[in-house]
Amino acid sequence: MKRIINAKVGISLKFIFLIAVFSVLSSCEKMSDVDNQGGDSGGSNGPVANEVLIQGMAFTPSTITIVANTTVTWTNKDAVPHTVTSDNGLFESGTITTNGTFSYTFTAAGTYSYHCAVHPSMTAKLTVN
Ligand SMILES: [Cu+2]
Repeated sequence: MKRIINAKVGISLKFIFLIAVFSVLSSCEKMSDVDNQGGDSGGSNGPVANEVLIQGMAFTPSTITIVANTTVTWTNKDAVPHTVTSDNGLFESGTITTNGTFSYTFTAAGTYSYHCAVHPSMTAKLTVN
């Protein structure tokens, strides 16, 4: 009879131990899940893309704010060619024909003014935080 009771106590202690181990393991898994999610958003998605349309002889939106390592893509929706030309020479698309695109990845914080070399009145600005 004593032996049976001891066995029962032993089993319930093992059971409690297993629950404790399981709860520690599952909390670790939750933590690593959060870590994985953070890693995935940076890794698989890559740089965040931002679109600027060149339409109606204007850059739309004419001002955008992005974070560093964002790739911006300009698309010419006009019938006439345009360029995306950095005021300080950092980037230069060359001629973008209708439905053509130009992409540039901004890695450093700052304010970047640009214009269309064909139509100097077309100006826009981009802020990288
Ligand atoms: Cu233009």
